[in-house]
Amino acid sequence: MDFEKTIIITGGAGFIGSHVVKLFVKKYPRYKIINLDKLTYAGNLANLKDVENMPNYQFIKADICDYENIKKIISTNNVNGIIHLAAESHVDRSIVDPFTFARTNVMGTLSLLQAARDFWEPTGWSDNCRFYHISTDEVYGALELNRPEGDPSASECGGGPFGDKFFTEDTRYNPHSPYSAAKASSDHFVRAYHDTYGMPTIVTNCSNNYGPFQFPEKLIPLFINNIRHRKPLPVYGKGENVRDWLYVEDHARAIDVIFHKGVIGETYNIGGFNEWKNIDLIKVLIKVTDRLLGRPEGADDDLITYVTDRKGHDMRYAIDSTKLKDELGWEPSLQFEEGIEKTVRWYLDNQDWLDEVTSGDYLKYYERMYSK
Ligand code: NAD
Ligand code: TDX
Repeated sequence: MDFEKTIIITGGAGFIGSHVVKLFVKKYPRYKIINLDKLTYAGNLANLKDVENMPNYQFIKADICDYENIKKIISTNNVNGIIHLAAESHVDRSIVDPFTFARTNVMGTLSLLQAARDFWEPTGWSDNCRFYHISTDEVYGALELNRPEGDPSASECGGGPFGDKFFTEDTRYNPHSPYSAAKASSDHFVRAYHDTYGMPTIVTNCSNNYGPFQFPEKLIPLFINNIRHRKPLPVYGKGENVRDWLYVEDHARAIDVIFHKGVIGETYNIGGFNEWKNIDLIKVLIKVTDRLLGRPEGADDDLITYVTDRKGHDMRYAIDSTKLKDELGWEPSLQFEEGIEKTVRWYLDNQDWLDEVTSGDYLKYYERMYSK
């Protein structure tokens, strides 16, 4: 079959990547979608059961740091689009093992850029080719909590409910964790390939995602699983840090819009205008999970356990995604209450998925599927 485009999505077995792969495979039968993933602990092919037998989907197990192999994959498949999500993504792991983050997020991105350049540049960067790099709001550093909660004048003064500033596309980079420092470095390399060689690149910086298929080391799935098993909920510090939460399918939709309509060389911020103090979010999680499990309200409030704060814990992230709305017409589609209800319900309805991930059984999926 002749495909209109061949797109590599890196990190497609991870949380956000799997949603992006599923959206593209189903929505664009005329595109060939190659999910290129190393399958680290965070990659789970069970996330892709929906599409694994579709004719326009292919999985390739590969490491983005393996420049020679990536180069071969790009040229053999005549690839004209790359949507790059593969990364080490958990801040706590980056504090323990920064080298792995520099290797994957910095050197991996660089090797992917160079491999794409080797294939695309000699033909003069055809109109069709595009390198889209997915990044995070954490590269901008941390915002202050300088607004009394519930300040009625907040919306008229600009900023959000917890502070007078947002991250915009012009905010200076100021990463604090090894994770965000590595992501910031990769963003700079992508822009350097645009400015130096003329590569058609786009960068987006998104806020915290939540939803189905997230590895249960991140706050929301970890806590839902712990509530289910009545295990302690380790709240870092006083639980006062603020994050801006976006439902993962809304992020995937934004990636679709930006991949197709975004202006080359531009940066777009993606966010939900949905800030929550960790402790308030955790109370909502307990309430919804208990209700869906048929437990009395308040039954699990005592699981909240304040623990030593994360080193260098960023106080507040808040994204201003006005540019994306004004220029490309994207907006989040889901209200947080609805998104959280859907998410908790999904984890409770998919306990096999959670159990496979927490037991390590999911690591055998590749052998079962691909090594027959
Ligand atoms: P994830 O950890 O769930 O998935 C990462 C995927 O990348 C996994 O499938 C893993 O196997 C793969 N991978 C890791 N190293 C690789 C390598 N060397 N070669 C090939 N594949 C490799 O991550 P996620 O939460 O889905 O995040 C995806 C991207 O989005 C990351 O770039 C992250 O920085 C960015 N991001 C995440 C969030 C969030 O809230 N999760 C928010 C904004 C941006
Ligand atoms: O056990 C916990 N207790 C706790 O209080 C965990 C895992 C987290 N937290 C806090 C730390 C953060 O303030 O909850 C907040 C959210 O933590 P994470 O889920 O680890 O996300 P965060 O550190 O905010 O980073 C996330 O958003 C941006 C993603 O992991 C990144 O990949 C993304 O780039």
